[in-house]
Amino acid sequence: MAPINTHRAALMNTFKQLEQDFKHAKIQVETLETQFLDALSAVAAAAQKDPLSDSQLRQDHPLRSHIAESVSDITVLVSEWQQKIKNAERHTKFRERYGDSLLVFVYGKVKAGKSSFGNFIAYGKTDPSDIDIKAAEPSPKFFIEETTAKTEATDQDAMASQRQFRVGRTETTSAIQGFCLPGLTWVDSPGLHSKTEANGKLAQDYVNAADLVLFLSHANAPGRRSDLQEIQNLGLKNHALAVVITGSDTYEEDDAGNLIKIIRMMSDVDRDQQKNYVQQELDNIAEIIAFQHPETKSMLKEAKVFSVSAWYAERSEELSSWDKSGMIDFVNFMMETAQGRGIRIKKARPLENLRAFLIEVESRDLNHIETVIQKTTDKLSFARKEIARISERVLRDMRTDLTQTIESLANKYANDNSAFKANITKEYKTVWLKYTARLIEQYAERLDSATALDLDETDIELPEFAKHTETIRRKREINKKRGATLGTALFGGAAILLTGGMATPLVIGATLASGYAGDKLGEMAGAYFDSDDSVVIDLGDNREEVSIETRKHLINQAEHNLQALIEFLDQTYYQSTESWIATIRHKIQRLRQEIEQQRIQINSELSKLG
Ligand SMILES: Nc1nc2c(ncn2[C@@H]2O[C@H](COP(=O)(O)OP(=O)(O)OP(=O)(O)O)[C@@H](O)[C@H]2O)c(=O)[nH]1
Ligand SMILES: [Mg+2]
Repeated sequence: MAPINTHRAALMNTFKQLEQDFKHAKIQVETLETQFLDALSAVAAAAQKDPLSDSQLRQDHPLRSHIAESVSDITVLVSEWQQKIKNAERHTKFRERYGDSLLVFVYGKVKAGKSSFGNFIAYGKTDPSDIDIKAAEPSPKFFIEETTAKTEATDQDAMASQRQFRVGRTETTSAIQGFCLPGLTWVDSPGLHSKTEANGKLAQDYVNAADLVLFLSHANAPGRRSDLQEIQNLGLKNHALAVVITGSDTYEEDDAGNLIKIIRMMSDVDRDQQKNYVQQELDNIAEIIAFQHPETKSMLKEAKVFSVSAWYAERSEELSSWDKSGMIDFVNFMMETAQGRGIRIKKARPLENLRAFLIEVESRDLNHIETVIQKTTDKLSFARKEIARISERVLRDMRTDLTQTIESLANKYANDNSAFKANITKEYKTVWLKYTARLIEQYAERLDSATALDLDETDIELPEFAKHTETIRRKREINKKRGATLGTALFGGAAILLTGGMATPLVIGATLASGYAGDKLGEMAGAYFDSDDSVVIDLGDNREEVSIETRKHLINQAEHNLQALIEFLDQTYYQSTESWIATIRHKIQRLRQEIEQQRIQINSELSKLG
C-alpha cells in the first residue's frame, strides 16, 4: 500500500470506530426541546390573542391602543422565537443526519483551497481522477445542499455522479456540498464573499451544528483583516476551531503555465512565522471577545493553527512527505478531536445550544413580556379607578336629583300610595338612565350598544303614606280656659276646636306633622283632660317621613344598581383583558418552571460529560 494510503487508512479507521460510539451516544435533548417548545408556544399563543378583538369597547378607549401595541410588541418576540425554533428544528434534522459522525465544516475565502482540501480527505487527491475515485475504500458519498443558487450542476444526481468537489482557478463552489465517510461528514462551502444569501444562512446553520470548524486561509496571504473579521464572528460560538494555512508550498510551472514540475514545502521559518502570526491574531481576537463578552467561552483560545500543503502531501512518494506537508499534524488533530472531544462535543452541543436558548428566553424575552403585561395591568387598574371615580360623582349627582324629585312627588301624591309608587319608579328610571349614560359611554361607542341594567327587575320597596292620629282620653270636668290657653301656647294660634261630649276629631293644623309633636301633645293633653271620653286628634300625614324613607331606599337602590352596572360593564368590557393577563402570567410561570427544570437537567448532563 502506498504511504499516503496508510495514513489515510488510519484516519478512515478512526472515524469508522467513532460511528459506533456516536450511535450509542443518544442525546435526550429532543425530549427536552419538545417540552420547552410546547411551553414556549403556549406563551406565544396566549400573548398574541388580542383580548379586545371581539369586544365592543369603544374604539378610542386607551386600553385598546395599549393592547394593540403590546400584542404587536410581543409578536416581534414570537417571530424571533419562531425563527429560532425553525433553526432548532433544522438542527434536529442536522443531528439526525450527522448525529453519528463528526461534522466538519470548511469555511474560508474564495480560492483558499477548500475544495481541494476536501478532495484530499475524501480520496487522498486534491483533484481525483476517475481511477482514484473508483479505487477509494471506503468510498465517500457526496451530497449537495439545495439552495437557490443554480450556477453549477447542483442537483443531487449530478453531485452523486460527480463524486468530488470541483476545484481550480475557474471552478468556484457556489453551493454548500459535502461528503460522508463512516463517522465523518465533511462540508465544503462557497468562498466567503461569494456566497449568496441562501448559502450564507445555510452556512451559518452548518457552523452552528458543526463539531469542528476549519477556517482555511491561503499561504500567499494568511490571516488577512477580512479573514480575521470572519473568525471573530465565528469566535462567539463555542465550537472547536482550527485555522489551516493551505498551499504552504512553492512550485514551478512549465511554459504553458499549468503543469507543476517541482513542488517543495515553504521553508520552516516562513511557515512558523505565518503560524505564529495567525496564532497571535487569534489570541488578540480572543482577548477582544473575552472583554466584550466575558460570559462566552470562546473557541479561539483553543484554536489550533496548521500549515499544510495538500499538493505536497498527495504528490510525494515519501512516507515522510505527509509529515513534511503538515498533513500528519492536521490528521492527528482530527483524530484526537473525534476521539477525545468528538463525542463530548457531539453530546454537549445540542444541550449547550438549548441551554443558551433557554437562558435567552428566560432572562430577556420573558422579562420583556412581563414588563409589557405589567403595563397592561396598570392601564387596566387605572381605567377601573377612573370608573370608580366617575361612578362616585354619578351617585352624588343622582342623590341630589333624587332628593328633589322625591320631595316634590311626596307632596304631589301624598296619601296616594300607588300613584306615588308609579311615579317614583318612573322618575327613578329617568334619573338612572340620565346619569348612568355618563358611565356607560366610558366603555361603549354608542349607548344602545350597551345592554343597560334591566330596571324592571328592581322592585323598589317604598313606605306607605299614613294619617297621623292620636286618640286621647278626656276629662268630664274641663278646665276650658287652661285647655284653650294650652292649645294657643302650643300651637301658636292654630285653630283648636273642642266639641264637648262627642268623640269629634280634634283638627290640628297641618303644620303639626311630626310624630314627635303628636306624641308629645297626647301625653301633655292627657294630663289636662280628665275623662272617660276619647278624642282622636288628626296630626296630619307622614309625607316627610315617607320622603326621607323613600330617599333612603332609592339612594340605596341606586348604589346597589350602580354597583351591579359597574360589575356588568367591567365583566363585559374588561374581563377579557384581565383573563388575557392572567393566562399569559400563568403560561409564563409554567415556562419558567420548565426552563428551571431543564437547566438543572442540562447542567447535570453537561457536568457528566466533563
Ligand atoms: N500551491 C497550492 N495550490 C493549491 C493547493 N490546493 C489547492 N490549490 C489551488 O488553489 C486554487 C483554489 O483551489 P480550490 O480548492 O478550488 O479552492 P476553493 O477554496 O474551493 O475555491 P472556491 O470554491 O472558489 O472558493 C486552485 O487553483 C487549486 O489548484 C495546494 O496545496 N498548494
Ligand atoms: Mg471550492
